[in-house]
Amino acid sequence: MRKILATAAALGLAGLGVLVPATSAQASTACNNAYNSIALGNFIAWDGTNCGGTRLGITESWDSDWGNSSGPFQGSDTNRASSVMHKGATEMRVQLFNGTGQDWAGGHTCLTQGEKYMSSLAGQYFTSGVAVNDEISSHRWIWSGCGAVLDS
Ligand SMILES: [Ca+2]
Repeated sequence: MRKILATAAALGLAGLGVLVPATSAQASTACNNAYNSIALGNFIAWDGTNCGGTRLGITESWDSDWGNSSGPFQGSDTNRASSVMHKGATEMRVQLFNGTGQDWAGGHTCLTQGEKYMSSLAGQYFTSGVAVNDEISSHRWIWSGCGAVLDS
C-alpha cells in the first residue's frame, strides 16, 4: 500500500510537470529568472545563449550602431548577441538589424512581447537570409511593419 501511494505521488508530480506551461519551445530557466528580475520596459542582449555570458546591453531605447562609441550598445557588442529578451511594457516589437544606420534598412527580424526571449538565436535568419546569431548590429522599437519575427 505504501509503495502504491509513493508511485501515485511520483506520477502526480510528473503530471504537474507536464501541466506547467512553457513560455516557448526553448524555455530556459536562466532566461525565465532574468525575465522576472529585469525592470519592465527593457530590451536586453547577451553574448552567450540562455541569457548568459556577458550582458551586452539593457535599454528602453534604440541604438542604430552596436559597434560605435555611443548608446546602450558599443564597440565589441556588435555581431556578438546569442540570446535576446523583450521585456517591453507595450506590444511594440524590437526590430533587430544585420546592418547599421538610421535608415533602418536591410535584413531584419523582430522579437515580440509574447515571445519574451530567445534563449538561442541559432537557426534564426534575417529577412535577407543571413543568420541572426552573432550578427545583430542595431535595433529599434516599432509598432508594425516587420518582415519577420523570431520564433522558438
Ligand atoms: Ca551604439
